[in-house]
Amino acid sequence: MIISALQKERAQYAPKLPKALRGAVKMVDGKATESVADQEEIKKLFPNTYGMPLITFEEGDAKAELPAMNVGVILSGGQAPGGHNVMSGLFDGLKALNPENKLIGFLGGPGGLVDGEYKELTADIIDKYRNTGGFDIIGSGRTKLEEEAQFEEGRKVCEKLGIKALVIIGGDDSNTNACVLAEYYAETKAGIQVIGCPKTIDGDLKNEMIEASFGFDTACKVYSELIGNIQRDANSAKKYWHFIKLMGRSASHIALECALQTQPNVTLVSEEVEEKKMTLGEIVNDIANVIAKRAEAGNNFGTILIPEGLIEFIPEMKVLISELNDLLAEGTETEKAFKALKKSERLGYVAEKLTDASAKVFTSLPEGIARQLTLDRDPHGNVQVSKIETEKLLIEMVEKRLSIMKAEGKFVGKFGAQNHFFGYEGRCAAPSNFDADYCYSLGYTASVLIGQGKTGYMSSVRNTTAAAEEWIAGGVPVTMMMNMERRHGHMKPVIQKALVELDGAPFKFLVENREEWALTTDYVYPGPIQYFGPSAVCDQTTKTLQLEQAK
Ligand code: FBP
Repeated sequence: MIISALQKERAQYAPKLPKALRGAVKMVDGKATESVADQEEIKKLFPNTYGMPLITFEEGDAKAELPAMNVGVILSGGQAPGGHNVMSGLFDGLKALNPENKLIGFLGGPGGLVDGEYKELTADIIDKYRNTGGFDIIGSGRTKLEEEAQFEEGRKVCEKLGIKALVIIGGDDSNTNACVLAEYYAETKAGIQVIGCPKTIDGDLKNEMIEASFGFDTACKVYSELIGNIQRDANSAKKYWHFIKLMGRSASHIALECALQTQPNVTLVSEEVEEKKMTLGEIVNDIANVIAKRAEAGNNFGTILIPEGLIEFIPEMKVLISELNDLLAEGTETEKAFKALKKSERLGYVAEKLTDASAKVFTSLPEGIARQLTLDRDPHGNVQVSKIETEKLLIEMVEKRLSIMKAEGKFVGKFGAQNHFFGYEGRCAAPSNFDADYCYSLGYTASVLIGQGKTGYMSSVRNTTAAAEEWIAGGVPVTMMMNMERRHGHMKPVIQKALVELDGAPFKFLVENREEWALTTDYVYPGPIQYFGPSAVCDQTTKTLQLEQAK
C-alpha cells in the first residue's frame, strides 16, 4: 500500500499525554454528582449509575496488577478527526494495564455489536492508523442502541467474546444511549462496563467537565483554511460574494469558531436568530445592507458564513417545517394526495393546506427550496434540513432584495455570488496536534477507567489550553450531564446539547468586532494545519477554547 510522505512521517508522531497518565495512576474520587436538571426523574431512571463521584487521575506510585480482559470498542455517528487516536490511546492504555488485554472493534457502528460483526485490533492494525484521520479502521454507523432486545444481543456477543467492557465513541445521543446501556448492564449484573468518549465535529457535546468534543479543532482548522483561501481570492478578484455554509447539524459552534479564525464580513449564528426571533426577511435585509455599504466603498466582494442548522432556528421556518412534517407524514391522506399530483401542481396543493402564516412563508421561497422542503424527508418523516441549500436560498433572496434597493437608489454596486458547503472536507482530516493528543489522552483515560472497574462514565480531559502534560484526566458520570427532553412525543433522559451561549466569551467577541469586520477587509488567513514546526503554530487550540478559558 502506498502512503503519502506526510502520512509516513506523521505515523512517527508520539501523542502527548497528561503527566498523570504517563506512569502508575492514582484515582481520586471527587464530590458526588447531580444531573444538570430534573434530578428526581433521572435518579429514578438510573438507580445504579446516578450520583457517582467525579474522578480525577493523579500520578501514583504503584502499578496495579490486573487480570487480562477483553474490551470492545464502537465508533458511532459522523466521522470526526482523531477517532483512530482514541483507539490507539485505548489500545496502549489497555496493554499498559496488562499486555494480555485484547481490544475488539465492532464493525460499522453500534449495529456491529448487535450483529456480532467484529475484528480484533492487533498492534499491527493499530500502528497503521496512528495519527490518521477517518473512522475506516472499523467503520462507523448511525444505528441507535436503545432497545432492550439490542442490549441483550450485545450481551450475548460480549459473553461469547469474553468482553468485560465496551467503549462507545460518539456524540450526545450515542453517549446518552451508552449510559442507558451501562445502567441496564449494571441492573442485570451482566458484568460489562460501559465507558463513553466525546466525539463530534459539531462541538455541541461540551459542558463544565467536557471542554470540547474531539474533531472540532481539526475540522474548524480545515474549514478556516478554506475560508481564508476564499477570502484571499475574493480580495484579489474583488468580484464575488461568497456564501459559505458550514456543517453543524444544530449548533453554530463551527461557524462561530471559523469566524473567529478568519474574520469574514458576515457571520450568522442560529442561536442569535432564534433568540431575537429574526425572520428570513430580516436576515436577508441585514446581509443586503452590508453588501450595499461595502459597495459604497467600492468593495463588491465579501464572505458570509452560514451555519448548517440555520433554517430550523428561524421561527417562521420552524413552524412551516413542523406543519410540513405533519402534512406530508408517510401514509397520511394528504401525503397520498400530494404524491398523486403532477409535479407542477404539488406546491400549490401544499400551500393551500398550510396555515395562512406558513403559506405566506412557503410561497415567498424560491421554487427549488420549496420543493426541497416538500420532497427531502428522512425515514422518521422529518425534512432533512442538512440537504436544504440555505446558502443558495440566501443568495437568491439577497439578489432580489438588492435589485429593489438598486431601483430605490440604495445600492450602487454589482452583485455576483458563489456558494459553498464545507462539511465532509473536514471530518476525516489528519488530526491536528491538539486532536491527536486530546484523542489519544481520551482513549488512554478510558482504559484507566476500565481498569478501575468504572461504568457509566465519560472519559474527560480538561485544562486543555495548557500544555498537554498539565491536562487533567478523569471521568464524569454521564448522568451528570443529563436532563429530561421531549423526543418523538415522549419525555426522555438525554445529555443536554450545548448550543452557542449568547453570553459566552466567543460569541461576545464576535459581537464586539462584527461591525468592523463587515465593512473593513480585515481577513485573517490561517493557512493549512501544520504538523511540524514551531509549537506556536502547531499546537494552537481553538479560539473558542482560548476565549472560554481566558483567565
Ligand atoms: P455527529 O453528531 O454524529 O458527529 O455528526 C455530525 C455531522 O457531521 C453534522 O455536522 C452533519 O449535519 C451530519 O453529521 C451529517 O450526517 P451524515 O454523515 O449522515 O451525512
